[in-house]
Amino acid sequence: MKKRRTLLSGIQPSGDLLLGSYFGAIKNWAELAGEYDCFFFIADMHAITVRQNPADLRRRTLQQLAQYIACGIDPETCALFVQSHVSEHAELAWALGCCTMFGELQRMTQFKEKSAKNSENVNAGLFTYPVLMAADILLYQADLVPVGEDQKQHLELTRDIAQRFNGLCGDVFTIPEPYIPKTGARIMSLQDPGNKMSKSDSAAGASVYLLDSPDAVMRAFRRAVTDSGSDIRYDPAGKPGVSNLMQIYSAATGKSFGEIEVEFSGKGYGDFKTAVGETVTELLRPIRERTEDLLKNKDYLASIYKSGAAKASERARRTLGKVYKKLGFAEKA
Ligand code: ATP
Ligand code: LTN
Repeated sequence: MKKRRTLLSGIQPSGDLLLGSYFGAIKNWAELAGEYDCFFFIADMHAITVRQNPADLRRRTLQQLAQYIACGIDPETCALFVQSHVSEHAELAWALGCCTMFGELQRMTQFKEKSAKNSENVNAGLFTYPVLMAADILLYQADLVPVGEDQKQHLELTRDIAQRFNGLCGDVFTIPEPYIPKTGARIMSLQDPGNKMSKSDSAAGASVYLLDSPDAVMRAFRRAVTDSGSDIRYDPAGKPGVSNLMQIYSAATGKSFGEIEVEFSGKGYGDFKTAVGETVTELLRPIRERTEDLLKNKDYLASIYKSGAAKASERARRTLGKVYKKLGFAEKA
């Protein structure tokens, strides 16, 4: 029998989950999951590269786990776990850090952006973050990693590190491929369509959160910034606001940009914004309700992340053992 391929991804619990993370990542995890051995985790170790309030981090970790399940990830067939519960992530990150170049990390766009935004806390973890991400992926011998567009550069670095290690020490790692969706890979802020919708954007109405109330969702879409002119046409350079709304509508309904243009020909921005708002509201309603339900049963959620970590540890331990052997570390008694 052919071995099943491995799918892996994670999201930092650094803020409440956004519509961007749903379309860019989780929706695709759920759609691809059936064909793969799946590992999905909550990247709490990544989250502390930016200062976190401990109580909020703990609450969001559990909430994010509930949201993964509410978005359609099956905890019976997929390993769902918390990154810090599997200590091999940190251990492999150290080994991989020793075959990652300073210059490679210096070129990472996310590091440049985040260090500019947090100039008072440019810590070493923020700099070596992509090495930990490479460890997350390579520990599980992942074949495919579904992420949004902004993570593509980190995936390329992961491939370079894996190839370098395999070349220097002998084949250990599977070389992973990114999976970046055709629509929804880069949802922009509803208030500033020149910038990515982001957890760290505090502008009112810029972001839509998966747990937002129907009122909040409708308000955000009605107030979304659009462009000059009045026709609904896909033109990211000339009409970034409308094009972003079309991306969202397309990702939510599966309709092509051409179909959307026909559906709204002769209608104005107001009608279109209301239609997108209503579609997103209906998309999020069952996710919000299921999340709220799951959060009532904390013991169930704890049992999921415990068995997820056990499954993950088994695979992680095997890979780390091979790495240590190749590096020449003495065998443990
Ligand atoms: P921040 O936006 O604060 O920098 P982040 O980029 O770390 O947070 P995450 O929620 O950790 O955002 O990202 C989780 C996943 O969602 C990643 O795969 C990322 O590529 C994807 N993603 C994040 N923002 C968007 C977006 N605006 N559009 C599409 N995908 C996104
Ligand atoms: N850096 C990612 C989160 C992340 C991740 C991973 C994604 C951490 N480790 C491994 C895929 C695979 C982000 O979204 N900011």
